[in-house]
Amino acid sequence: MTSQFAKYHGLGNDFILVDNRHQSEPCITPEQAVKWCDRHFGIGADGVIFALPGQGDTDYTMRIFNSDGSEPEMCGNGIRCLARFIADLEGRSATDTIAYQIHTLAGVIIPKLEADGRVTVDMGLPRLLAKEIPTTLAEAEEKVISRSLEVAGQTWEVTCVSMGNPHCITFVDDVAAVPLAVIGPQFEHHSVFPQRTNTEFIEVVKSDYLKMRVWERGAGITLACGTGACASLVAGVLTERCDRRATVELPGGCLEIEWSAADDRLYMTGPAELVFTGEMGYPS
Ligand code: ZDP
Repeated sequence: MTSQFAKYHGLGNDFILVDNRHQSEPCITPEQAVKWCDRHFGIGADGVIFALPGQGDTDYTMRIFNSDGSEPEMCGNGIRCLARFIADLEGRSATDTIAYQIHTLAGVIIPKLEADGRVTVDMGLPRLLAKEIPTTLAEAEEKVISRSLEVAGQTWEVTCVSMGNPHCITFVDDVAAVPLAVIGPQFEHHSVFPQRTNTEFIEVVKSDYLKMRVWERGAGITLACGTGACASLVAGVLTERCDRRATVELPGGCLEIEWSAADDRLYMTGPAELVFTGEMGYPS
């Protein structure tokens, strides 16, 4: 048995997209996804994303498996790739400007294809209470802004934001100097984060320009993270470090992020590109 797939990336955050419109459960298991994501023994990707039938009023459902087989609630770069993948499956032209209502474990998310090929996503509302992250760093009903966290023998000042999935943000003077591969896993698995966490380090270059590096829950160091860029802008506004609209520079390129004062929602604009299509056997 083989399955058709397509590889897409958003700023080098790369995903295997699967046309799963015929059934409501993913057609491969998390264990098989781990094998597909392996960069030496498989196709190679940061995650596998399934385009499933919509639920309620939505057009489609998105589900994701991280490269370690865990299932996150949402994926910002991934949903831009999903929108482009669906438009390609539907045979739409590259300049078609269509918006899709996508059901996710983080609620309804709305990506819109732009005429220039980029995708703008209504990422919904940020969630700020400790119980929503979730984290035990503060009381359940409190926000987690500039709290102390001990990691690797050092005290870090962290702010936590959920975009459906958990993020722990630390502002630093020099993002290039952060030993990400060493401390990233220690943040991810810290006992104050019962669902583990994505971890972002941010250097504020100007109030409307941030540099970010990310350690992703279930995927490690990646070249970009859309939910992380949104969460980091929110953290920057909450700690009065940045404007509500900023460019976020990631190792893979730039995202434009806005936390709208009008409706409190996050809007993210960035690219989503097809890399190749292929056919893959189902590994046992
Ligand atoms: O929350 C998690 O477990 C993440 N690894 C999900 C993926 C997030 C992502 N990088 C994004 O762009 O939001 C895909």
